[in-house]
Amino acid sequence: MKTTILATFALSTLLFISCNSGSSGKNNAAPNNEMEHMESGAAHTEMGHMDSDHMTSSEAHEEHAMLNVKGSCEMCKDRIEKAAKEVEGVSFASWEIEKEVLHLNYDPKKTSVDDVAKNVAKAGHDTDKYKADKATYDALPACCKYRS
Ligand SMILES: [Cu+2]
Repeated sequence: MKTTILATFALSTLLFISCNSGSSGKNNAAPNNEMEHMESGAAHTEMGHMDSDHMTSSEAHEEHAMLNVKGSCEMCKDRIEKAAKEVEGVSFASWEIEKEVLHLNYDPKKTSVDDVAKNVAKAGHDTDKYKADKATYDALPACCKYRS
């Protein structure tokens, strides 16, 4: 009987000591001043990282994407950007004439790069996945003909 009590006491003492010396499970519940004592600098920065990651994803709600879009002049640029911005969920569209790349900011909950590419193709400009149909392409002004 006595030994059992002793053993229990010894066990709980051990547990107590290990808790105080910073076993990871107790970190969250530990008061602030105790946390500073422990070698929890790492735990602190880790928590900071988690916080900032969380903030970025909940703040932005937006994704950036680049899409290859064929075109040849400033009129194409206007047409492409207009077609991209027509898509609901697109907040930013800018086409680079030299690289023939469309930069997009969009809300992934509302739309996708695929949707944007479809609409851009519908306006007469080829993308990697969707091509403008011939009638639409033929109707483009002469300066906009990008197919050789
Ligand atoms: Cu053009």
